[in-house]
Order: sequence, then C-alpha cells, then structure tokens
Amino acid sequence: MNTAPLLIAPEVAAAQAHGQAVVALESTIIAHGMPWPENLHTAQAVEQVVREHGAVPATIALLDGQICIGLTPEQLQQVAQDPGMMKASRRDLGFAVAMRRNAATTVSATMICAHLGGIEVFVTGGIGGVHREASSTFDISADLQELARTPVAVVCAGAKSILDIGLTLEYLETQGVPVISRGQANFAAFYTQDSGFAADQRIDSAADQARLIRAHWQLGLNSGVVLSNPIPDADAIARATMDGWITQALADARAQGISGKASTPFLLARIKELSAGVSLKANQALVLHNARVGAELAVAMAAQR
Ligand code: PSU
Ligand code: MN
Repeated sequence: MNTAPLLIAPEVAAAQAHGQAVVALESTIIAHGMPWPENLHTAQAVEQVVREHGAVPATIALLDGQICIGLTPEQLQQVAQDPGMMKASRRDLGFAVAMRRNAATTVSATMICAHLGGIEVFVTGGIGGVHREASSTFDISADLQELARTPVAVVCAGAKSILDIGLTLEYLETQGVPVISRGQANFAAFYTQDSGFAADQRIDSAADQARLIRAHWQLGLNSGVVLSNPIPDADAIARATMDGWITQALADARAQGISGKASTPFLLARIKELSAGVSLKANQALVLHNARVGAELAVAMAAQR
C-alpha cells in the first residue's frame, strides 16, 4: 500500500489510466546542474521532445514536502529559479517531506519517486558514479546503490566523465545492474561518446530494449537497468579536450575543499566556465537525445504491456 505524499499531475494520471507511455524526468539537473535561464529552457525542451515522441513527461520534484510527479509550467520555473531548492538523494527524502521543503531530486531520489508513482522509464543526463580518488574520499554516488535496488530503467549518456567510469561499471556489475548500450558497443561518457569501456550488451531497437527490461523484472530481479545513449556526434567533445578541463576542475575543487553533494554541481559549473559554455551546450544536446530515446523506450514498454 502506498501512503507516500504523492501528487500525480492529472495528465500523467490520465496517461497511466489508459496504459500510455510516461517518462519520468529529474530536477537536480535543472536546479543544480545548469545555470538559469538555460536550465529552464532545457527542461521545457526535454518535456517537448518526450511529447513529440509519443509519451507524457513527468518531471519530479518536491514542493512544500509533496512529491510532485509532473509539474505545471509555473512549478517547473520555480524549480529552475528558486535558490533554496535542496538537492535530494535517497537519504534526504524523509527530511524534505517532514519539513515541507522544496527539493530537486537526483537520479536516486527520482528513481524512488518514479517507482512510487508507477513509472518505469526515467531520463536523465548522466548518472552519478564512483568519483576519481574514491579510494580515499569514499565518494560514490547514491545513484549506484539505487540502481541496485529500485526497478526503473534509466536512460542516460553514460556516467559523467568527471568520474572513474571503469570503477563505476565494476560497481554496477557487482550490484547486478544490466548496462545496455545503444548506437555503439561501448558505454558512453557524457560529454564524449566513448568511455573506452564496453557495456554488457549493445541493443539498438527500443522493442528489444523493452523486452530485456521486462524479462529482467519478470525474473524478480528488482534492480534498475541502465540504457546508455551516446551524445550526438555534432555536439560531442573530444576526449583530450575534455580531459584538460576535467583535470583543472578537479584540482580547483580540491583546492577549494569542495566535497560531498556539492562536488558534482561544482564540477559541472567549473567545466562550463573553463569551456566557455561548450560543455553546457553538450549537456543540453545529450539530455535532449536521451529524451527521445527514453520516450521511444517508454512507448515500446507500454505497447508490450
Ligand atoms: N545529469 C546531468 N546533470 C546533473 C545530473 C545528471 O546532466 O546535474 C545530476 C543527477 O541528479 C545525478 C547527480 O543524480 O547529478 C549526481 O550527483 P552526486 O554525484 O552528488 O550523486
Ligand atoms: Mn557524491
């Protein structure tokens, strides 16, 4: 029985009642991953792309402690503009609900809320993962544990290249999380197409992706599934160029003592500065691409139900 304080938007509820495809979208990328006003424009464009490909978007955030599954245009703008939005992962949800806070949801929290709301497909930019130097900092994103325990398919452009992608994939393997790649055999690396590491399987067709995910869950393997979708060629940044900016941003973070949940937002913002905005453009392009692929997957999953 579900007693969570869920507020499912009428359009989302109607789609679910009719067995139509719904795609969950996260809000940390809006509140903490991109600057105003590009964050709002991107969030609006992502919802639009989901619609154009036959699914209903459900952007997820907490407003006054209520878990909103699907936001009005005004609420979307609030998430993009309110400097007081918390960044909520799994451990923060109870606090935000109890204290009636406004909170943006990370991949982990969005997976939880999507699952509570009966949504199977979720689109983000890039999942969190094992940070470089995690052996000393212990910084491993809560996204990975969530993927291990919550049955939602997460469409992403791989893991953010600020991370140790090899270790991130090892962690997902240990936790039994399938990592599917579309368009290429290798796992994607956010700003760049190729991480240099192989995914478990390459599956290009949405129908086949949907069948794999369904089979995984029908076996009672109640974990998430990662669908890696590389950034489009035209917007991809060369790995060598990227590596320079990442190295600099990581050094700056260390010098300024940035750690914990501030890490990822700091690094994304710093890389945007170092790249004179090129990385932000890439981030926008990859999330729009993920929106299309996620909508296609959700449509295929709905058709097979
Ligand atoms: N994808 C993006 N930008 C982001 C994120 C994903 O393009 O800002 C967010 C997601 O919410 C993800 C979070 O869960 O970054 C990872 O944060 P951390 O490393 O603190 O777990
Ligand atoms: Mn972290």
